Amino acid sequence: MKVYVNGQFVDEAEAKISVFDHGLLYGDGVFEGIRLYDGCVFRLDEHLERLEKSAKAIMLNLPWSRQELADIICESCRQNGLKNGYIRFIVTRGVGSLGLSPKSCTEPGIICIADTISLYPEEFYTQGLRIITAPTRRMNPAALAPMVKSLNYLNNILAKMEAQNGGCLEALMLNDEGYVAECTGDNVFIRHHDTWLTPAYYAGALKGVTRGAVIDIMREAGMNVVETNLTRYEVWTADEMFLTGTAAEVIPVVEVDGRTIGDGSVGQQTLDLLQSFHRIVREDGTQI
Ligand code: PXG
Repeated sequence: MKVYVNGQFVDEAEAKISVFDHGLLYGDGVFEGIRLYDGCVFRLDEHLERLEKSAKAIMLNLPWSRQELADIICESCRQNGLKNGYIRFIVTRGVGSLGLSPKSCTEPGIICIADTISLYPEEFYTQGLRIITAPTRRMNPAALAPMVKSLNYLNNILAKMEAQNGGCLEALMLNDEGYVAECTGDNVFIRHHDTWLTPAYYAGALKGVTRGAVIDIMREAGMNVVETNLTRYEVWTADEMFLTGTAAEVIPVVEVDGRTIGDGSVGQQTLDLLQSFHRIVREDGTQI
């Protein structure tokens, strides 16, 4: 595999960064996870816009145009002969001295890995996930805007471990007010009667690209979808539920904290949305 590191494509074994990179020392950086479907990068422009906004929020100046970033991503796929896969694109504060100040970092570091991806095992798409609420809360916006896709994922990682300790693959994360924010790497949708509800980004949800695509599909199909604050009670009593994410796509949830969602079977609307999503990923992409 060829990996792009700081201006060059190198063999995977040669893909190395400095131990003085502040991305490693402090988690000082931003990233994106992007899918390649049949030679098309899904919603590349949206991912790059989110990356630019994440960088702006942490005052990390990107010395590359959006087109230059897009070219690196597409070239990474071509170099590896990939037609389907997952792209991890990372920008770090760069190499500096020991000490928090980013002033010692003169230029950002950049890494692009184009690889394959493992989804949730197939049985969860047909039988649905069982999840629990994690004790670890989503990042408080007064500490770090949770919309920033930064290299600091520790609280989400802790929540993921809490899920695993409870025998689950995913966990629901609440914000500091106790409202539902999202899962550890996926956004949340629930249905009550004919209305779909999803937490707004100001409740601590990342503005997921998959979430946006699913909302577009719903609105085009004339479905009712509302961004609103959600309590756990509303999740427990929902008629249907699914999660969205670049890796997971659209995955059904059938149980939360021991409460069965709907009748415990995978919802038909969820299955239809997953099918519609598979249709648009082949239309809504940038050819590499
Ligand atoms: N919330 C969070 C916190 C995320 O990190 C999503 C929602 C979904 O957003 P997209 O744009 O992908 O629809 C994400 C992104 C992993 C992994 O290895 C997953 C994400 C990020 C990093 C790693 O499972 N999901």
